[in-house]
Amino acid sequence: MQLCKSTGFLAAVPITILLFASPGAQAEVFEVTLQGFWFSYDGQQNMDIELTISPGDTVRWLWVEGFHNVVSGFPGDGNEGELFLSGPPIGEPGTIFEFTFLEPGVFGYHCHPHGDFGMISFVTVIPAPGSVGMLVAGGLLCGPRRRRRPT
Ligand SMILES: [Cu+2]
Repeated sequence: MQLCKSTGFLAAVPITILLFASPGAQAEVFEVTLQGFWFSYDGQQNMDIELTISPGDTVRWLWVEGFHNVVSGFPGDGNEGELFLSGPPIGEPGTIFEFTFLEPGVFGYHCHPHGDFGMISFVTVIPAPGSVGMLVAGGLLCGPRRRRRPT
């Protein structure tokens, strides 16, 4: 709605709400396992993992074996653990840590004890189709009002 704020074009409001509530934005859970020096997902490991999700989806980290934790950020970024942190490293198989990603972006994470051994990965969050539709609809609705008319 920020796009339309200056125009006062109220018709955009119900359309935005409608598209936010559109189907297809069903949240999913993606499970990444922790074992050895590896995050694993779908047969891929660490930085080779291609995990692309939508805002609202959840990543679940499952401890299979070893002494690990899950820390947001790439090692040395200076923002480690700011977005999420599973806590101190633990070695209990079956432990689960979950985080729901709400914003688009590329989010690195690592295991503190094993980051130096390459136990580093990332999640890519791209806007759901409904969100894109909202932006397009908002642009179409707001566009004519923003254009400068010849005098
Ligand atoms: Cu680890």
